[in-house]
Amino acid sequence: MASTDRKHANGEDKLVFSLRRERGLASSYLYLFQEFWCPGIAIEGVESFQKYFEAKDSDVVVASFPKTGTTWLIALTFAIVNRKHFSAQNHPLLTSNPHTLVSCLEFKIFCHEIHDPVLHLSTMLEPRLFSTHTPFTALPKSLIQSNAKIIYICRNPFDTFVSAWTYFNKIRSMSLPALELEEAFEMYCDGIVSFGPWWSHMLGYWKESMARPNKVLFLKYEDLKENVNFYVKNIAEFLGCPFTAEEESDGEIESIIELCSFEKMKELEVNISGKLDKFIDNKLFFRKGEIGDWVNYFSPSMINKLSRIIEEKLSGSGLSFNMCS
Ligand code: PAP
Repeated sequence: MASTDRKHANGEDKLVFSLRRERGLASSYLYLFQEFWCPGIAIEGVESFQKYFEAKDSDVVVASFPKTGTTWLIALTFAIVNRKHFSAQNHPLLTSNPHTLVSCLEFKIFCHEIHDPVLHLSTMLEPRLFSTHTPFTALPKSLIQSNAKIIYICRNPFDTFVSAWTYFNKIRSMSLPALELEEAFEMYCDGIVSFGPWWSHMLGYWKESMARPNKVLFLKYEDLKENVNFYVKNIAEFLGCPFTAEEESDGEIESIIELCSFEKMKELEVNISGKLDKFIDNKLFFRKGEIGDWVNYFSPSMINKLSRIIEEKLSGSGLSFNMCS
């Protein structure tokens, strides 16, 4: 607690005196914390995650920049890992939002306002599944040094921006005025968005996936959309639980894909009327689920500006995106 010299107030109003702050997309302010823009409400959670998380070699962490396909990937990973325990007819994903089944490390497990992380972690069945938006460079050493697996998903920055702007304006409507598209776009282009800059976030995991392909599996939303069957097998192999020939011929892969599909999940009662932690409407996690919706929002000058930033930030990395379906 002492490390950031902060005063603890409530949630979004938490003051972090020693850190530079800027207006946020989702919250009043974002704080420049350990070289990334962190929502005030998550700072304590990130610090506790770094300090207290003891990774097990069997752990699986789904990492992502916000609004890049987290919900889909945690649903798929949960269904793949637990496929021996549940049938398609009686599956927890039919009655629970994926974020309830796979908790976020900094926002939930290590958020002391919600519950006691130590108690929660000690009662979890293995393999333990978690999600995180924390940048790779800020992950706890225990996670980096263990044999725990990390699956990262990213998405083309055009669609990520539109998804974030629409989502965060819904969250803001509970307590803050909406942000105009142009204003939000400037913040996004400056990298001042939760857990941003987005280019550093994706490059951190990208580089680690190159250096340690058995540790970090790097996925793209667009690739999953194009060939989810291939990536469901890919994830299972990466996690050391490949599908058997019998499972394949029984249609196990297709049934997981169907269970986790946007169309199926969006229509579930829990995702129509349920809330995450009594706070966020589950339906906000399911908007359009498409590649290329950005064309309905971007002006020519926005296209030019974001294209230039992508070119400048990602050039030489080997990372590129499919922007349209
Ligand atoms: P989070 O960071 O708040 O968890 P995240 O799940 O990463 O959000 O991103 C939400 C996006 O994934 C939404 O995209 P959109 O705004 O462009 O529509 C959401 O619709 C999409 N999404 C959610 N579930 C699925 C799914 N099962 N298949 C495909 N896309 C999905």
